[in-house]
Amino acid sequence: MAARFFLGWSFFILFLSTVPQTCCDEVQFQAGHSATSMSLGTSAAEQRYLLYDVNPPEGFNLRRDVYIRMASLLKTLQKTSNWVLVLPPWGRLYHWQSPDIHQIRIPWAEFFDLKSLDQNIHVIEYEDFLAESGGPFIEQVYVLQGYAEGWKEGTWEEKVDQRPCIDQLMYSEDRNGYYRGWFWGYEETRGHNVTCLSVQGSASVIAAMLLKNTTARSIMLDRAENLLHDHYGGKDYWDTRRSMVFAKHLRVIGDEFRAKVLQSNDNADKTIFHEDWKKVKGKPGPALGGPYLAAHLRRKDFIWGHREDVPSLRKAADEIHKLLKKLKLNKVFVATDADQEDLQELRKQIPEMVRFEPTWEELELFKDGGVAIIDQWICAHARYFIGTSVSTFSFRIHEEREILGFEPKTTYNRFCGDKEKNCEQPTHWKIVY
Ligand SMILES: Nc1nc2c(ncn2[C@@H]2O[C@H](COP(=O)(O)OP(=O)(O)O)[C@@H](O)[C@H]2O)c(=O)[nH]1
Ligand SMILES: [Mg+2]
Repeated sequence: MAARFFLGWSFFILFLSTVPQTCCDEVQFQAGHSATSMSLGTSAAEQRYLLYDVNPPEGFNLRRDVYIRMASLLKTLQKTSNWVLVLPPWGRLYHWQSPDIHQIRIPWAEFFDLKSLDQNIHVIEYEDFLAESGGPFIEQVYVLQGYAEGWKEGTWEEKVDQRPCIDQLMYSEDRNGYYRGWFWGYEETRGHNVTCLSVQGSASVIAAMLLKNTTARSIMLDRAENLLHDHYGGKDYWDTRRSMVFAKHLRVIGDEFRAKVLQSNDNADKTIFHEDWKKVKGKPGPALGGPYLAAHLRRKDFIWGHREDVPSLRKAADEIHKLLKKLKLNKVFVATDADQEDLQELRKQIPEMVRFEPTWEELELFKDGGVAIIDQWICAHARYFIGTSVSTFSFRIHEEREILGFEPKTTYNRFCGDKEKNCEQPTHWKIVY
């Protein structure tokens, strides 16, 4: 369960090099915004932009979790003034390795339904921010980090302080005094100020700072995963999670596959879906799911470290066969990031295995992120699901099934490692409406 509060790689990778603090809070020049609007300071009605990014090695599904934290922060800010969350373009993700496909500067609309997101908090794509705010300038970049001294046991408190940067700063000053950095692959984007903030606490802990200590209209929180959830599993968490409806074109492909290959459709499966997520208030239980077992077998970096909670292919195949027999099913849909060699082995061990295998054209169209979503969508509609220990990819499937109204025992299951003694099963998180 502790893994659900996993802070990400940053937690483990500690750079000790200290870089002098780079900038100042003072706003010298309001790039991209008219002088008149700024000289008057920011009024309550004036639009302010919250941008963010996450530690580069983090994958798609932890990033989805960070979005939920940012949405809570936005709701807090919104109580005082007019804010919009600028959706960080997708790209350069470690796991998106399909060759010859352009996978940066991907707008959120390729993966999620923007209208649904916008029904929860006000969001815009980065391209809209560029058009609306007057150019590729972000007035204030805050790089979030922990406290160099860590925290003493028993003295946990929520706090935020301007501190010298602990890690090597991923921004450098150009000859005009602007800060250049990754900025989601938008080379022309520049930051005006870059400051490091040590944070300890939930997302909204930083709200007062953004409201009182700066008049910048566009503020980016880099390494936003350093902020925790305001209330994991609470109403606000679930509102945001429910609003993260997958883009329709991906759902359609997933549904076609369900119908053609797995004889699965919403009517027969008793899975409810409504384009307006606010109208869905499922209780656990009524959903039956399609006549297939679904398994998420996370490999790659999960097996490189020889983790004892991740099974060998043989053990996974045995478990799948046991489940098929027990559930009286004869089809198993497998979602996996296994390499070709492992896939071959899997096909040998599980001849009845069904997979979603995109054509090259489909892959180019949906990209690795879209294909992963289609896999998740199909897993979410199965009669029974079994996933991989502490994989956020599996966790997001749990949530999707919870929204669809499945009985918890058909969802919160995971494979056990070959020699794992205490194979604790995933925690059930109930939706709060
Ligand atoms: N298509 C597909 N991709 C997967 C699957 N499992 C893992 N991946 C890819 O590997 C990434 C795993 O990283 P992440 O989303 O952080 O999940 P986690 O590392 O399992 O917690 C996903 O985002 C996908 O790009 C799978 O079953 N199907
Ligand atoms: Mg990951």
